[in-house]
Amino acid sequence: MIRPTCCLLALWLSSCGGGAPAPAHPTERSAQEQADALLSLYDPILLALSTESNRAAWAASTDVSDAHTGARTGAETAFSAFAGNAEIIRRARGLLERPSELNDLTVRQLRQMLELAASAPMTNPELARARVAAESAQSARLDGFRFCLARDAAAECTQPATTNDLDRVLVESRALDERLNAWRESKAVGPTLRDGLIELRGLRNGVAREMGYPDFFQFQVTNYGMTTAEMMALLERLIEETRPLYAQLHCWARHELARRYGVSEAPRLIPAHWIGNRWGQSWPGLVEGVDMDSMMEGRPREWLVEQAERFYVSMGLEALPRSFYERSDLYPVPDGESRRKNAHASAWHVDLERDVRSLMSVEPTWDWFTTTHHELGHIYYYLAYARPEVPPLLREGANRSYHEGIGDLIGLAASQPPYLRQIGLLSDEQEIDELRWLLDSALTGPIVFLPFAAGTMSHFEKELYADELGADALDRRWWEIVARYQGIAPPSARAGGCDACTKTHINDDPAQYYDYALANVLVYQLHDHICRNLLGQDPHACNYYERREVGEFLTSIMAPGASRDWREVLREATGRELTAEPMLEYYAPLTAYLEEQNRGRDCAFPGQ
Ligand code: X8Z
Ligand code: ZN
Repeated sequence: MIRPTCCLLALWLSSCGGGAPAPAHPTERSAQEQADALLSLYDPILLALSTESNRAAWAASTDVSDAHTGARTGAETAFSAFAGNAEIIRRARGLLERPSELNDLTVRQLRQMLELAASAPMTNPELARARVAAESAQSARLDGFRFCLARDAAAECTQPATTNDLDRVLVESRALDERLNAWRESKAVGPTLRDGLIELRGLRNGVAREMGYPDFFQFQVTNYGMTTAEMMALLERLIEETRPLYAQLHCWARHELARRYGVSEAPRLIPAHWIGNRWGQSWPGLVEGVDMDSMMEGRPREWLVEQAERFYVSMGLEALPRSFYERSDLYPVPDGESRRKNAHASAWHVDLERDVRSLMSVEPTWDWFTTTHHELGHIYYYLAYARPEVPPLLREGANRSYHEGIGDLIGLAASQPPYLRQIGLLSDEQEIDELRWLLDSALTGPIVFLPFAAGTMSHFEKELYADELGADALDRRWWEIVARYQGIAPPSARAGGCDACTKTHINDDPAQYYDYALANVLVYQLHDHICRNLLGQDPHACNYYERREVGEFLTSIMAPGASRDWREVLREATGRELTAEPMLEYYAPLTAYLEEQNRGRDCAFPGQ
């Protein structure tokens, strides 16, 4: 698989302009001309090989088998042999030493070329190939794992389970023993991933160092044009800004849950299996009288995806290409099929043009309703920048958090009461207690999510990569960090496994979970601007449905892809720098309410 690519490369590299990029002679082509020549040869090969590798990865993720894993490793190795080619790295680096002779778009493309090369730099082929193979193997272990909710005396599984099944128990069950069983089972995949993660940590750090970064975490943070220290400081600020409200929510929740489970004294750290999410990143089902899932009852699962599409279309965005529905894998594996697939939602830009797909396991729950909006946000972003004006290398978000933010923004808009009434999910007779809705939204939204995303995940991964956390320390450190940022404890002592490994992103989307934290901030900043300035509505009851000006606004952000600086895009769109103010303002009405609810309780945050 590798050889033809290398031959092709050798041929065209020899034809696309001298060896050293610095013009040694006045007649030699300028840096811009050399870069143009390099790009015009690079782009078609990028498109062809990345499409092949995405197709192979799609097959491996939707039907886990040794053959598909092997094909994926082969296709990704071929892609790496091209993208990580040592001559490409040398040329891109050489040209980037003369930025003043290049236009901005070219500089961005060359930087992106180096970012792609860093996934498997062929300046160290053994390392690069080992990484590609280890990534495929870890994904296969994760995607192929079979969970189980009950076993017989011989430890044979009598009740196989999907992650949807585990989540259902954690959201719905009031029986602590049943919850504990589901929570423990959800961690059973951890030990199977531990050695693979440690191996990958070494290989990921290795490729990052090969490209001149101190470690893999710093390499990933470079997408924002920031250092690790700057990113961690930004995340710390977010955590501090939201901490007072989180402390009140945490205090309220642990008392509420203790009452629910008949525990006389509320523990200071919330036991992990009391919460309706495997990692405590969202706390659904806590607010009496707010039952978002009930709105989905009886809906065909197809309706959830189609309604999400209708939202985008109502704002003037195009209908999804027919191939989206033909090629996507949107629902759980049907009963009776033994195929195993990745259980976590994702969106794919297979050919960097219009072959867009999503991998989900949609069921009629509120969580899947918002997740479909999230995934279609990625899909509409892909379609918005898949146009000739945006070079293939820049068909990305302005930064990664923009990509995560668009669908979350529409998910937020889709949970606002005026829209729910308009589409009949809420009837006119159903009155809403606004404060309790806001409370539920804080518990299932950014105020509970940020300590996980900006705190737990980002700190754990920073330590994993930058500080080379020892294999024996994985569980201990994970739970120390969880206690510190989220105020959550395991049901009993954990050792020898890898609870962090159970989070899909730790394995297959590494060192970038802060994307979601920053996306949250961005979402409320954009929402505030859309509601107040474009629509003249209250951000708590704001309806974008059928508002084409919102579609145009979103398109203006998405269509440039990564061809513009993310800070500039934000300033132009909202008139402000990135700020958490709109998010804090949105949830501010909860402070007085929670202080009242928590009166007489010791609400000092246990993790401080
Ligand atoms: O992974 C996702 C998306 C796919 S990019 C479903 N999310 C994070 C998670 O599930 O942990 C969305 C919010 C956080
Ligand atoms: Zn996403």
